[in-house]
Amino acid sequence: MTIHLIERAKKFQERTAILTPKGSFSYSDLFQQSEQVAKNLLHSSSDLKEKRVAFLLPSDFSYVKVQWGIWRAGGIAVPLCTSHPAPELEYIVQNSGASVIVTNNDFIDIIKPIAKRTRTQIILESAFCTQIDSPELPLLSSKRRAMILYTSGTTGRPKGVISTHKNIQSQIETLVKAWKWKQDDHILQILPLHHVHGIINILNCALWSGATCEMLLNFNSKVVWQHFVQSNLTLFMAVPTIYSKLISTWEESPPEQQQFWSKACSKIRLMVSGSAALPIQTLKKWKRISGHFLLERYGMTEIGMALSNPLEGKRVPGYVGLPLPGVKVRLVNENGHVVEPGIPGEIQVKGPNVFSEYWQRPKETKKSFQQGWFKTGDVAILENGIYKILGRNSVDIIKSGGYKVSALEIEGILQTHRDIKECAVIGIPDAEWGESVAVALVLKTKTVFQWDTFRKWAKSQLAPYKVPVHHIQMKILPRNAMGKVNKAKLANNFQGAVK
Ligand code: MLC
Ligand code: AMP
Repeated sequence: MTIHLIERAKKFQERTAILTPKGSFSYSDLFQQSEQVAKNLLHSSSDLKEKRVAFLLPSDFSYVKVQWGIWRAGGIAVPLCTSHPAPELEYIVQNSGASVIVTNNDFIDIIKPIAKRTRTQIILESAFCTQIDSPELPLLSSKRRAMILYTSGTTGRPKGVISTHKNIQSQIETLVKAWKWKQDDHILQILPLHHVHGIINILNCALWSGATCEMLLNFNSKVVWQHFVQSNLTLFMAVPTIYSKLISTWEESPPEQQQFWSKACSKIRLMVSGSAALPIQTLKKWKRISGHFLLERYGMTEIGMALSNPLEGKRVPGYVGLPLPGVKVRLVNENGHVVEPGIPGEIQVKGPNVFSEYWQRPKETKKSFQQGWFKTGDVAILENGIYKILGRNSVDIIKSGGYKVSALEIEGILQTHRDIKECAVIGIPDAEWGESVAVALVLKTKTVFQWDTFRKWAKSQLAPYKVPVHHIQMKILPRNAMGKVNKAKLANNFQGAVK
């Protein structure tokens, strides 16, 4: 079998697939150049046979052609995040067992020592320009594992979520159908490309549809507003924090600018919010500014998207709608029984969209399923026939800016600092970020402690979005009778905390 997503590119030919500040690339360009990437990766073998290929590239055409090239060569794509410090990148390279890292000259200094320590080969993306005629590309089963995305969980370091080509295809197809993607669509991509929101919902849904994906290197509020004006966008998708930042920029601008920007939103047919709860205030403000009633949907790395408000029909603020086509959803209580409407329960999901396994973690994979249903850890309620997300069943998972972070992982790293005796990390509510990462620190005696210096050190170890922004110092951490930190109680100590 061939990869359906990629085969479809043949019919879109000279249509623009990728638009970047550096230039525009057609579907033919993407098809041919990803073939060259695949042939260079294969070298003299006939199939990468699920070899892991990590790649650290900017959000532009190079990223897309390498992702497709890895898939076409039969490899597993492991996207790395451009904002991660070396230890985070090294963990993923090591954990995935990648044999190759594809990168460019901008990232070579950070990658070189990692490649040396992990004995991984580096290939510069520019090397893929070499024209190679053979070998033939392998035929792949849809069950072939295609991608590993790293996600934080309730147990220490991030887990690799494996999706097969079939999973990816069904995650795409359900959204294309539900939101009526078509060739004439044009979307702006400003999200990080190591998570499903950017990779599936934006980039590959566009490519499946023959639409145009306009890629910017990162999010900048003013630049996005300018693109609403100057690009022919029909779709925009982002996390609530981005809408919140766009609102702030609009509010800080002079009235003529505001009018101009607001008017530009009218040509967009759909604006979507997801990856974290959309505050009703943000939804209302955005409606006033842009005229768009945001379509909120719910998803997760392991399942792609599961629930969505309708494209046409009533969208209810604070609710995430109904299961997407082909996705089964149920709510289950602590005893594992399906609950009646009106009773909260854990969201469980089944369908071809659901991932195949956590990379090399069979026990955790098994534990995360109940009779074939994936246990999301999110709690919801079915009210008036639609779903509402109520929260999560673990205090150790924090969502900040749409990024999922693990309190335990952060604690594990912070505790390695010489000044820290012990610490506890929690998420505290934040109007713009959803939640902010906060830490209670117990210092070793006689320590002269500087928060800024400590934060700088933390940034050298952890992704920027995992570094705590609030802190308090305590003599001891509040613990329960079992000796576990009482995080609910701890949250009270953060009222008026220092940023
Ligand atoms: C973080 N920061 C804060 C803060 N929280 N500052 C003040 N108050 C807070 N509460 C600061 C940090 O200190 C740090 O600053 C910086 O933000 C690091 O976070 P960042 O996220 O890298 O920030 P930024 O570059 O400003 O980008 C904001 C953003 C970004 C919203 C554009 O967070 C983003 O792209 N989020 C999307 C994530 C995403 O795609 N998730 C989808 C996952 S898939 P400094 O300057 O000190 O470094 C999924 C499934 C689904 O969830 O359903 O889609
Ligand atoms: P991730 O593991 O990074 O893919 O994040 C998935 C998590 O994001 C889910 O388990 C939810 O907790 C959260 N999430 C995604 N969409 C929504 C939404 N619309 N409302 C509330 N939480 C959401």
